Amino acid sequence: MAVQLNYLAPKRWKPRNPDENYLITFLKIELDETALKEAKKKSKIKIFEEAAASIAAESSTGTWTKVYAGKGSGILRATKERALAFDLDYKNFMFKVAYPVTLFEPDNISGLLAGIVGNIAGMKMVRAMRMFDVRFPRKIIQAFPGPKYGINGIRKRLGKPCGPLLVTVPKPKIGRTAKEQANLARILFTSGRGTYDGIKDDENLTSLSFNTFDERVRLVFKELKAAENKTKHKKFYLCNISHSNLDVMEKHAKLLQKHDSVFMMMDVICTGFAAVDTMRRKNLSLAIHAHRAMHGFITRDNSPGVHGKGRIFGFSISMIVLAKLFRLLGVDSLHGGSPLAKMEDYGEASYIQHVLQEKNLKPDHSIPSLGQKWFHIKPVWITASGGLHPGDVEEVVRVLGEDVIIQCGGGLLGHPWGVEAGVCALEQALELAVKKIPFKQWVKKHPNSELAAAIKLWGYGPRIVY
Ligand code: CAP
Ligand code: MG
Repeated sequence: MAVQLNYLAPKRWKPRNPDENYLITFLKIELDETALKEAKKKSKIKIFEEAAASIAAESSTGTWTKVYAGKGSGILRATKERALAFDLDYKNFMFKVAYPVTLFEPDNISGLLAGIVGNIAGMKMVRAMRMFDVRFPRKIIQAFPGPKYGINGIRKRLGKPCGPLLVTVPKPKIGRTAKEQANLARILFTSGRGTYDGIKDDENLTSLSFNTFDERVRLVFKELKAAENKTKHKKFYLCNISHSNLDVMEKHAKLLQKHDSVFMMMDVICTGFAAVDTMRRKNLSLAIHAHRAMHGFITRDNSPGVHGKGRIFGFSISMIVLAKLFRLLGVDSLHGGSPLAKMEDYGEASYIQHVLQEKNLKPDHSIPSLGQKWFHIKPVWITASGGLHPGDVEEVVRVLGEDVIIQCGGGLLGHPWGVEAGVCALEQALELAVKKIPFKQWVKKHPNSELAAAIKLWGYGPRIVY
């Protein structure tokens, strides 16, 4: 065990000029009972120190035992470049790890992750672990182009200088033909005051026998262009190009480019970091809308200690880390969780909005976090989605601000008076939210409005209605 302790920083040690010299991670662990029993005489403090040091070792230059250290062993550089565990919180078993930036190939996120979160979750001496945050140094940030459009670039392309964007995923998720989806797009885009912004493919709608990618693109864009001419409002289609074959994804993207699409949608966890980096570096005239299907198997941990205080029982990486990775990799909008959504966000959605949109992000005092200087990396739209309906819009805009894409699938298509009324209810909700007109008062004065009908059915806040 002793070999690892040189990966433990001296007490009160702090990395010098971290944004130039180090990548920092922030972790919490639970020690394994067996390791505790075996180390009878050793104090828990000692074992915690060894565990923190071992994690720094395993994720940088070390291994579990002494190895050949003679000529040609690389041991000198390995010692010089080793990561150091520091800032140990002995009460909550939390600590940070500082990795010299020279340990990394700056423009290679897959290599970086294989290091900092590669093997550590497999270590027997820990029974649970959560990575709360990562802070990237300038050298790594500057190795990536970041979002091509970001918030302002999308606003310019849509001619929408302010206000949230509204988009809908057809529900049922799968079932419509390409023609039927295009019909729905027409209704969404032209109902009410014709201001509805977008339609989005669901995560499992790719190119299916009854709804192929090419036909869907052709028919939806035909309706989209017609609606733009009719309503004089720019529209967008978050069309799902996700495929495990990058060449197919590129072919899909090029077809969207031919239709002058504003966006392409990628499921960034299912396709992976390399896919996002590769598609961004192709520099297509398409913004990346990042959906995050499967993230729950990485980010969820319902332990009491999910924000530091209390025990944890799982192995997880927070959505804060994923949000930073995808902003860096260059997505233009990201599903980041939402207040009042059907999905668990541990109240992190509002901080994730800051992670995506601040230039110099400060740590949040209620969530273990490190902050981040973003240099040239543009701010990114947050997408609020998941069980949202018109009655939620007031709170979503209050918490997440106006640079938010609000997605309502069931929350529009389930309106008691039908799809057109669903569009009107959301147009009304958005106008009130932006003007900060309290919904309850307005609904009292407009009991026969589409918004009132939606609120009568769903109220305010998350609901599961069948
Ligand atoms: C929402 C949704 C989205 C989730 C994604 C769904 O539909 O289409 O994929 O919101 O979750 O399939 O559930 P509804 P997150 O609007 O009908 O709920 O944004 O948390 O990544
Ligand atoms: Mg979905």
